[in-house]
Amino acid sequence: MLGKEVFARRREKLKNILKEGDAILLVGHPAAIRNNDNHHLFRQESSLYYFTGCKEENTVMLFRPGMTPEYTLFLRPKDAIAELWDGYRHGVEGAKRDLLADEAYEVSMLGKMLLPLLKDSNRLYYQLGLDPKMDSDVLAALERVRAAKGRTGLGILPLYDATEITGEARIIKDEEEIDLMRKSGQIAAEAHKEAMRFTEVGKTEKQIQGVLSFKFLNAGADDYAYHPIVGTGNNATVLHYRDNDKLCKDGDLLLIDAGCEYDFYASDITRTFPVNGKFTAAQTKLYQAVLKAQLETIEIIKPGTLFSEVQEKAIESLSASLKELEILEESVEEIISQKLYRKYYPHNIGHWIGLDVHDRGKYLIQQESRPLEEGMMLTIEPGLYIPEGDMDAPAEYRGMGIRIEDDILVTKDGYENLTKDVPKEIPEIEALMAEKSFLA
Ligand SMILES: [Mn+2]
Repeated sequence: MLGKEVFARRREKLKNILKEGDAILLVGHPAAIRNNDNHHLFRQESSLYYFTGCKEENTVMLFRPGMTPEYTLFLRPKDAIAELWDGYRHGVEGAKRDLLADEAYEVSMLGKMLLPLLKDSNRLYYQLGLDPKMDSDVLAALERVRAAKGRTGLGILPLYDATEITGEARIIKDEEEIDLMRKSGQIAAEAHKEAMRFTEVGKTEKQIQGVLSFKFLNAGADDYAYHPIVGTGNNATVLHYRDNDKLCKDGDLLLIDAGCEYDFYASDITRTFPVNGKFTAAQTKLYQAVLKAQLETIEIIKPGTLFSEVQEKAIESLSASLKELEILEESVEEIISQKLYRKYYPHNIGHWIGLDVHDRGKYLIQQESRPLEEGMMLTIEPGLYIPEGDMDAPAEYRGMGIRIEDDILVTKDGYENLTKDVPKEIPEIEALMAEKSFLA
């Protein structure tokens, strides 16, 4: 768990990003309710957590750089009965003491307090759509701010999308985040290794998912970072396959895309390996093509490399392999220029990762691809997917979906692979699969 000084340092970042007269208002998701009154695990919205450290639902943060108060929190009041049912609340006093708020109010005061707190601001950053109830409260407050200006002819406070600000603050990871991301990556890596040991003909995808769950929670993770994909055979060619309810059959490949959330930080790993522990000749050829693309792409990661160059590297490598394996017959130049590779490689090379598995942050700056910087984190996940019904592809590859994914930190002069502990070279995978799982 991070100390309150870490969150204070992150709020300092806002002062560099925001201009004088700006205000940023951050709200969370409403608590999840299903089956009428059955609360699901509440997980704070990532940006609100990033700047406050507050894990409670119904929290709102207002930050006005240079103003007094600069940092205001709105949150639930202390309530002995409610706390008996649902647990501790910071309350107004706790917000100042534990979360270092300059000022705090009960969240029911939000509508009333936004008027005095926003009337001298020039513009407001806010993310619409997270919580419709909050949206209407905020918009009503803005209308009152406009009305309070009387016959000045001034309009409603201009509203800007807060995600641009929060994304830019979050895209360069601080030391504490890098440590948590390493830990998240290690836990997920150990889980993938156990899944490899455990997998054999006759196991179900769901049983393998169970191994991942056990390894995540047993190692101290809080949850999945996203619903895991455990897909055998043709299921692996469905990019967002989520049923995980089929039997693992002899001769099939298994694709696992799974990561955990450790103290709010996500990992995201994909590995593909044969159910029976031995790659066939055809599986080897397709697998090596994806592995080659992944290794070549990771190799160019360093400060200054453009995100688009990372993307192009993967496209070049996979396109050359599609030609070489005679999956596509056009020239490599045509495969690239006509985007023919998209039939078998339909997604992008990766995404930012951090508090969210698909983390905030721009990929383009003024329409230009952005250079990587020290402290950024991204996934590298090339793949090739040949559906069983694709009669254009050579028969030996049909029904195979292969993706290999690692989480990469951009360092001062290169990169660090946070999830390298899971093997991806064929001999290492086969050796690990020959070991027996303690869960088998
Ligand atoms: Mn991913």
